[in-house]
Amino acid sequence: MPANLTPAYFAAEERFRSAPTNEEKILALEEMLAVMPKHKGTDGLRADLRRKLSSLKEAATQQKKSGGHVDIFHVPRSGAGQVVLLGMPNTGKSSILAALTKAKVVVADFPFATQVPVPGMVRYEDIQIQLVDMPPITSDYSAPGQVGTYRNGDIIGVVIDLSQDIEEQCLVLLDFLESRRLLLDEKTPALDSAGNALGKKAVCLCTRADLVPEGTFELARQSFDKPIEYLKLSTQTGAGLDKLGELLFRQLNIIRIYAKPPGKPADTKDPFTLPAGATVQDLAVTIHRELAQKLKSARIWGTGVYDGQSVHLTHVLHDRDTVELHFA
Ligand SMILES: Nc1nc2c(ncn2[C@@H]2O[C@H](COP(=O)(O)OP(=O)(O)OP(=O)(O)O)[C@@H](O)[C@H]2O)c(=O)[nH]1
Ligand SMILES: [Mg+2]
Repeated sequence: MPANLTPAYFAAEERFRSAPTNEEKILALEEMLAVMPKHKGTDGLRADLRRKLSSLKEAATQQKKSGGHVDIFHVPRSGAGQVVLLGMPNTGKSSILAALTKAKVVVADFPFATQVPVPGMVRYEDIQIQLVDMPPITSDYSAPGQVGTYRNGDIIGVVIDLSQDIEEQCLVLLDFLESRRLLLDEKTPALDSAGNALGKKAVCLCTRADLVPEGTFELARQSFDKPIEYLKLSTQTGAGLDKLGELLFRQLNIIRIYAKPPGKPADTKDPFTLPAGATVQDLAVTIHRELAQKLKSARIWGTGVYDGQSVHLTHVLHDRDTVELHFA
């Protein structure tokens, strides 16, 4: 019986073949299994793929257990969200970190100055957002494992140098993003059919605005042609840099909540951050998973409530609410 495999299957198979890491191979295999038509003609192939998948997963678990292998492209998340930069060589990625964070990055007027990811923290009002400097990519090179860093983050910060060939940068960057299914869009969901991370939000940071005529930024927007936010900046003059924190905060779609122990003042310095739409119950789980089961009631100061109002545990929180949790 013919297998009648679909274009979606062949696309996933192609990704499997070209995947540089086991993590990417696992994702591609899961996709192949998910999109494969289910009938007698595919039984053999399905069993074969399942065997491959389980041996890859086993290898990944062993690698983790042995602890011998340190993946430099795995950047542990920190702060309110993780934004990973993507760009061609010498386009100003490290300069953005140098300008906004205390991270020790190499800024240099030659390509491939950055060879490994370097995280730094950007302050926005009372929270910190993690920005990750990355090695560059070119039309025919990206470091093995680099895709994993983007897949693990919350947002991809696409960097385009306005003073270089914009069309070429857009071609290379979009090809990288689309061939790896990294960009969240109508065709690429945030999670694949097996529940693994797939598409990511992106923002576009356009550097060297100090060197180009008016209108170049607009050209970059048109050339990249994705419905995302674009920011024009210069790490030399500082123009635009002050807008980055707010832009990232908005794109992360998070809220800040100040916890107030009963009978004591609220902690107004170090808010908890939660996804927009989070409830009182979600806050309790974030603070303490086990204690959350004993949550009895809550009082709120903030949006849409009167000061100190008692609310239900399903009450949806707003940015900058202060919450007092009462446990049994
Ligand atoms: N005029 C101007 N120069 C900039 C700007 N941003 C970066 N530069 C310069 O561009 C050069 C490259 O900057 P880097 O930040 O090292 O570039 P990169 O993208 O990290 O480079 P790789 O590590 O090779 O990927 C440096 O000489 C910077 O001083 C900018 O906005 N305006
Ligand atoms: Mg660099």
